[in-house]
Amino acid sequence: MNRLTLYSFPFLLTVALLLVSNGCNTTGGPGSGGLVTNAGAAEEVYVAPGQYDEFYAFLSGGFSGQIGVYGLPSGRLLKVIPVFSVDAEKAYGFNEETKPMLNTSFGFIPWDDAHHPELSQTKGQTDGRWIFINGNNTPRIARVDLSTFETAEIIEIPNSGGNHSSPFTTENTEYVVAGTRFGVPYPQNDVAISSYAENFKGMLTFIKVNPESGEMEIAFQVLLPAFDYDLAHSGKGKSHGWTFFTSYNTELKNTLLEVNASQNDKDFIAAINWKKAEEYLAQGKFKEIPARYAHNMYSDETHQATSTMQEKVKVLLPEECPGLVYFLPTPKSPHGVDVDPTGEYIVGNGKLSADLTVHSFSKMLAAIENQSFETTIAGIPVLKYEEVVGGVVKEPGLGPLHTEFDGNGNAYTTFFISSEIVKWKVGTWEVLDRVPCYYSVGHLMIPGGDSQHPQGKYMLAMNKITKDRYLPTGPELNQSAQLYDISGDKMRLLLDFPTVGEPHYAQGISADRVVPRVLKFYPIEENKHPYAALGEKQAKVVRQGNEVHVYMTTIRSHFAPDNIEGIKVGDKVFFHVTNLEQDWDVPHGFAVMGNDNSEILIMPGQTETSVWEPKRPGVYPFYCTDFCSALHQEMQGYIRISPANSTLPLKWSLGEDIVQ
Ligand SMILES: [Cu+2]
Repeated sequence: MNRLTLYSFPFLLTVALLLVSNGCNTTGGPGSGGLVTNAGAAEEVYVAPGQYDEFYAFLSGGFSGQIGVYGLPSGRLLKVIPVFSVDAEKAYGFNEETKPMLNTSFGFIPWDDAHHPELSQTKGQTDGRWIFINGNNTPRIARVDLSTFETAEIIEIPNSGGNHSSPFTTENTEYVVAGTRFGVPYPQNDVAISSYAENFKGMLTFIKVNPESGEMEIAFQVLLPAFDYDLAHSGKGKSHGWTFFTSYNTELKNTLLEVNASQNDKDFIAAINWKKAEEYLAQGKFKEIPARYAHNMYSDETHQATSTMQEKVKVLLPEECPGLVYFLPTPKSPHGVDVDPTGEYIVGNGKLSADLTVHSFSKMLAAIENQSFETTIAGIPVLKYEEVVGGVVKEPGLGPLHTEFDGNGNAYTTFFISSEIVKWKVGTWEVLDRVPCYYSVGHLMIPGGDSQHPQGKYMLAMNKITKDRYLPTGPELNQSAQLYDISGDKMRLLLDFPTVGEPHYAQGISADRVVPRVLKFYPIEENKHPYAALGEKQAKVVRQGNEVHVYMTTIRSHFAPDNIEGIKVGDKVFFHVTNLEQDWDVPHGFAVMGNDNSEILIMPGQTETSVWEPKRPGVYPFYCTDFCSALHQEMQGYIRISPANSTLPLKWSLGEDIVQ
């Protein structure tokens, strides 16, 4: 049996604090560490004006709820995609069309904490079609369409709390998964928190993805003990058909987890055989239970989102489904679980362990075959540790979190406490190289680095602490990313750049897999928005009781209509603005004074709606918010608001005066 040297938690904490306080220059000068000594580095990240970057990088926004899209190697910010949080820049969650995207079983939720972007894959390779990302707080999975770079779908995850081990994909995007970090009462219920061990459960969710449309549907959930399921990755190649989830808090504690959940020498990786699950589903061996969750879809035809409430979900119980779940003992509170490109090795990054434990898929299958079980927990066999370990990387660093692969047989693991990335050889387990990170690296990303076919040229470290890396910006500094060249034997730091929100995981993909699919504008003849005006002649204002619908068009450089009278205090005004432009990158904006709402920003060929409830009589200007032409400043209009008892008729015009 392998003997593991385990540092005690207080020791690790002390080391961590020492490193954080000593590692950075806290006196206010520029950081001294990590200076680029390679004079060629600047040239390697320089992308000349007008040239494209080689890779897209999608970094989660963390508590911003969004995705930041960057070019690599330049580190240039290309776009922020609104996903789980309202975004005034793009009117996401402010216009009527996208409000349903943020609907949940709790109602409209304007924010979430987005952690792990995951690109769709075909045959184990990133295919540039969609990127999925999890909302941690109110459990949700979103799908972003990479032809529009807009959020196309969000599905809520029931029976879950802290949707952290999500949304990792299988090699043909058959499924994306969602695992609960928090145990929650099952069913959700008013019970004593101290009844955790008895009443709380952990649920892992498999979401089927339609191979053509990308549409998501919860296929099944697996009911497990209330461990904290932290991260996941699916098998590939030989291990295709399995998904692995790390867990901590196998102690089943509900208070002071920093101590109480660090007691067991080993926690578990839960290995789920989802092909077996499909057999059990086909045999009807599931329980259908009531579960309320929202499913929200955006249509590029109607330019509108719809929200549907789902009412039930299929649950598989491991004790009734032998062969569905096995536990692999893994030291010690493992965080990331990462599968190498061959699918043979499953790296459990035990964050309080001195060594890095790597399980062997073949040995796991043999152990299952031989029934080499230590025990069973809730009907789930626990495999014998020594029967499933494929190798151990000895004392590579402190606080391992995540591992990615370069496709050349090398693995790269981040160490939070010792603030470094360590390169090691898969199979021989020898450490090959190490580089410091500034400071305290969390996730790392190699384009395709969690797929069967990594594009191992660059590696991005996403660091949790910035301190002295950039000009100070008050108590908070944006999180720092660092780009390394990994094409040679030694890793070389090339670039630091600040990010948006708090990046956790990221995904990268070569631009040539995305660019050919990118939409430049929405064809106006395909616009099926019920309130679209598909030409200026269709512009009109219609009163329905106290609702007034303005069918407005916009084209360089005017609105139609641009003078409106006969609207009263107490009316609810819907500005349905259609952008008639049919050219790339010519959005128009619309904003009216005193509206308790954001602007709207309408893409060419699209219709968006802003709702305004005017509060006081007067004449209020509106204007285009996006500088669109030399006469952009002329792109303005007026709306006259009369008292509630006014009898002024509704009239509108463009190019001539309204005569009342
Ligand atoms: Cu404009």
